[in-house]
Amino acid sequence: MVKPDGVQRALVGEVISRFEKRGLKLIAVKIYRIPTDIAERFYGEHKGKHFYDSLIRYITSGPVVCMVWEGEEAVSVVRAMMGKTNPAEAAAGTIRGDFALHPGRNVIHGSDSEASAKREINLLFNDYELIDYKRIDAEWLVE
Ligand code: IDP
Ligand code: MG
Repeated sequence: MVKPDGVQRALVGEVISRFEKRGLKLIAVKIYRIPTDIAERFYGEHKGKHFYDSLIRYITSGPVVCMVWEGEEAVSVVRAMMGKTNPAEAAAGTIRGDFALHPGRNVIHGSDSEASAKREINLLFNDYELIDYKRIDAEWLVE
């Protein structure tokens, strides 16, 4: 998910382009203004932490772009391409390492496991919004 700062800073195309070129397949995408109740469920694991209230304000402060990317080891591949939560510590070449400075404005969210991906996709998408198709370059991406 490109967070509100990423949308306002016109980084949506850059983020999509990186995942696309890596070989991941985009199977769902939408711009969405997350309602507070969905944001609270989305970030439920962080309730009670010192940054929770500001995190909910941040993620509901403007539209986000939600995406579902499919591919080999998609969760760990995307997490590696995102970089560390604190962009000041994120490696150059990662999205956070190239485009962000502060954890409260770190441009992108990515699921941290298959189980959380399923949960988050269910919160943000209807089943009919996930599109099954084959990329024309599929056989050039996977042996
Ligand atoms: P992740 O996004 O890399 O999975 P999490 O630990 O799940 O990181 O935290 C969720 C989000 O909460 C982060 O992406 C960041 O926006 C925010 N966050 C986490 N830790 C801090 C902090 O120490 N200060 C401010 N915001 C934070
Ligand atoms: Mg997380």
